Amino acid sequence: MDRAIRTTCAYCGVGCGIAATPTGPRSVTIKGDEAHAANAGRLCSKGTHLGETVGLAGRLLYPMIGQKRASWDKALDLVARRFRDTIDRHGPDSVAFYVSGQLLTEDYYVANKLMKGFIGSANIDTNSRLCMSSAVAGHNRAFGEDIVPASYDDLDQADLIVLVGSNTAWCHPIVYQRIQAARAARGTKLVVIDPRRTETCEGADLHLALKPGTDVALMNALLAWCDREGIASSDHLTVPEGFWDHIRTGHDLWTTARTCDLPPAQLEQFFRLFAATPRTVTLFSQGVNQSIRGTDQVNAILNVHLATGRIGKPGAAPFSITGQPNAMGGREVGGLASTLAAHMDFAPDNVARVGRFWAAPTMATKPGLKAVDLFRAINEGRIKALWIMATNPAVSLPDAARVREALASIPFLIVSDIMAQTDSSAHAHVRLPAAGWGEKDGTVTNSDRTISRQRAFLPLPGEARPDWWIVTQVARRMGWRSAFAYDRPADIWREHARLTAYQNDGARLLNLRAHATIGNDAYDAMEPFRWGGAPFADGRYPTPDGKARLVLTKQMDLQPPLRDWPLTLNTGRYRDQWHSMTRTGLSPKLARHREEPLVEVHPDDAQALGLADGDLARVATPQGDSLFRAHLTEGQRPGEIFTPIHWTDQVSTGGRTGLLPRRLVDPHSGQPGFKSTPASLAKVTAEWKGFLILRGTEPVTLPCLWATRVTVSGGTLYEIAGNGDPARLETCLPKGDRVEAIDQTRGTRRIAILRDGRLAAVLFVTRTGLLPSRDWLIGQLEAEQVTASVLAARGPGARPDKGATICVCFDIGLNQIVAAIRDQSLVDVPAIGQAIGAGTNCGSCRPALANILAQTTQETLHAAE
Ligand SMILES: Nc1nc2c(c(=O)[nH]1)N[C@H]1C(S)=C(S)[C@@H](COP(=O)(O)OP(=O)(O)OC[C@H]3O[C@@H](n4cnc5c(=O)[nH]c(N)nc54)[C@H](O)[C@@H]3O)O[C@H]1N2
Ligand SMILES: Nc1nc2c(c(=O)[nH]1)N[C@H]1C(S)=C(S)[C@@H](COP(=O)(O)OP(=O)(O)OC[C@H]3O[C@@H](n4cnc5c(=O)[nH]c(N)nc54)[C@H](O)[C@@H]3O)O[C@H]1N2
Ligand code: SF4
Ligand SMILES: [Mo]
Repeated sequence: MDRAIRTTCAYCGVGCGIAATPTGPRSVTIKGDEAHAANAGRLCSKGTHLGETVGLAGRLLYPMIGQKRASWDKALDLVARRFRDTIDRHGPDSVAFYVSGQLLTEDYYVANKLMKGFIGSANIDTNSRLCMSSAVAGHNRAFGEDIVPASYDDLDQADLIVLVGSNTAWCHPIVYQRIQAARAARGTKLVVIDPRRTETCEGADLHLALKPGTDVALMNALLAWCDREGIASSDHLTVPEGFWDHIRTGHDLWTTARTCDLPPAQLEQFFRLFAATPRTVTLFSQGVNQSIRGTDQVNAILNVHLATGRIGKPGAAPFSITGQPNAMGGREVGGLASTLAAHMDFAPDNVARVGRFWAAPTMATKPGLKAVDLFRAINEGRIKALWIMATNPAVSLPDAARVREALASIPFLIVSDIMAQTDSSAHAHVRLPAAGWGEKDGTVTNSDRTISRQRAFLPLPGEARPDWWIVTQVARRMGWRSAFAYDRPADIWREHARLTAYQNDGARLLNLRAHATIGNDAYDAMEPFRWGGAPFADGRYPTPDGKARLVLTKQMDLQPPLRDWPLTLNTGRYRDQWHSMTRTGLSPKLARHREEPLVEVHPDDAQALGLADGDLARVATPQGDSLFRAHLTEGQRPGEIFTPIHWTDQVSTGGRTGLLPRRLVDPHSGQPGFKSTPASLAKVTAEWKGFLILRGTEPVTLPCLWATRVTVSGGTLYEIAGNGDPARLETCLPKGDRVEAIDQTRGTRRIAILRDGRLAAVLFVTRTGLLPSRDWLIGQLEAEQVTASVLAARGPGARPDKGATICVCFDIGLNQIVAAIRDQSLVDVPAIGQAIGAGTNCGSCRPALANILAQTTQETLHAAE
């Protein structure tokens, strides 16, 4: 581990420590950092395979003005000049930044300072608006400050963990492993509240598959139950008028069971368990936040914890878990349009204080536009220059077609990204090459307020530069040289720390005073630390009277299904992909878990639509439509469908989830209701289906109905389907020696292109026949010599189709796992690991293994009956 550089994972808010050992100019060995409290050496599948994502494929390496390479000087001058002109002509509110929880704290700090102190507008919002702004608003309402009152240690000490709207097994896998460890060590009970049966539910003590959008009713009824049991009280709390009357009316078991569409006995079981278990952590994420009543849903959870005194004590806390690696750092610097800086809002005192500290010429005095409103303002022509940093709104904002129109119409668009082509940068006037993970230096704050260093271990490629540098250069060119005279991230960190401490008499818990004078070497050597200690342990809250507040929350009325849009669309994540796939998409291993975007649908709904597993299906909403591959599963409630958020124009003709949700937002937080959109589903016929494997990673556009691309070892795999003559696909094949086999009866065509004896491409298309396993053919990309026999699609001794990849670390497929369970009579997950290795490295697939084990055992029993 000598040469290893300690850094923090690029992905989720768990914030795992990583020991990265460079092994070449663009290669690195990744291990978990055993000394980091967040993960103690463990990493999930995404973290484990970070090494596969540090190549230069697809990177933006030079500043670009339009389609032309430009010098940094020229690009920065242009950006500064256009911002200056736009502000002079239309005022400061005519420009905006749209930033990201994937920026480092230092990047975030300078972007926020430039907009709110110098440009003089608060039009800087972030993708965190889409992510946890309801939690921020909920915390502010209840605690008086945006404080996450939990730490991961609480999970180790809890007797009951309630996961609400969180697919922890896939989205925060190391936290999930920690929960499993607590269950094994001390018998901690686990309850999952999620309309879908996700892998997180595997082995849970209870899964409440509630009707979407009914969390307020559930939490209020839980509080009513605790009240009747005599374990709820208003002591030391500010209670709004009528609060208890409201809780005590209409929140009985039966009414609630009807509202939430749950068996009353199940609800009762949960309420009893909760009431009997003081050490409870309620961990929540997007199923709660991403709702048009997200803030109320957050406060309904906080109410229960406050009134039952389950906060500020070991093993007892509400825990809003964050998504992105630095969502929390963004909140700390104040990078949301609705906050000012360092946990201060726009109260006149705060504006004056921050203005003094920054020596700011033109302070913003009121909140700016929140993400959805910001893009609406662009549509309406009110924002004339936008700078996007480290986010891909053309994919991730709701009603993405309108967002794309906004990006196409805005007079001046700048995109700072690590990738050359994204759906958002397609219309950029200027593209700026940012330094990526492993190249940039700074700090991030994870879900439990632990601040860790991200450190560079690779040289900057091409002319890429860190985001803080880019912003600072533009600020200097706009005339604010001395206010942005930073030479290194440590300079910015010290200033941020000083601001958190500036005239902070204890009213703000965020106070990094100890770091205000930290030296450069100490910054470089900084160990992970958690700020804020154990908040609220003394029962005091950062409100004027020191008391926390209960908030009266009412269950909203849910609309009955609409005639044309009878289904409810829920959206979210896959285990091995990160957002718009710009990085995880580079990893051949991660690609194999889910190669195509699926629409998950209950078999009853599928039957009514004549839809079979594997068919193509169109999901439509009033906002737009897109194709998906249908997957039938009992894990969906009837009437509800689920699609993933990851697929983009860069990799697929379908799977465009962003086009589907509405622009409706929560009134307090501005967070969109991504989890519930009225939708319809219809089967789409494809006369033929097939796949194309190409050597290399250069993307091609395939003229067909369905084409989705994933990176595989040595090349690219396209899954394809379409109507009409598939022969037109052949124009996309590379030049070389062509071998071909045709089976007229099944309408099957197999073509291989060989170059210097090596495989350059294979195209398999069939109308009625079966397609062979792709694995063996992909393996042939690596062979020194192949012959026409490659068209048989299996070599001597080739293994049978291993099925969808479950364990990405050891490349083990579903069929192999089922066979091992059957043949060797395996009875638990560790036994599967011993027999074939699956699940013994990162452990991300263990919930899936448990699921396969349960199903296989059941099928075997049925077969024996
Ligand atoms: N693999 C992977 N991990 C990630 C990410 C990724 O892209 N890929 N992204 C990261 C980011 S930024 C985030 S924000 C987190 C998100 O992490 P999660 O919040 O865990 O992920 P989601 O899949 O968005 O949604 C969680 C669950 O909410 C459920 N849900 C939907 N509607 C309701 C409802 O009305 N009530 C309740 N109780 N539940 C509901 C959904 O069925 C879904 O299973 O993941 C982070 N980790
Ligand atoms: N329907 C639906 N939509 C959703 C969600 C949902 O559950 N359902 N979830 C929402 C949530 S919680 C989130 S967090 C968002 C995420 O959505 P986005 O933020 O749009 O997704 P990413 O793909 O992470 O975009 C990050 C971009 O930054 C680039 N990048 C990576 N590193 C750097 C860097 O160091 N500097 C710069 N300048 N660029 C970099 C990447 O290449 C990529 O283009 O999606 C939201 N949208
Ligand atoms: S849980 Fe996985 S993705 Fe999240 S920080 Fe840890 S290794 Fe990275
Ligand atoms: Mo997120």
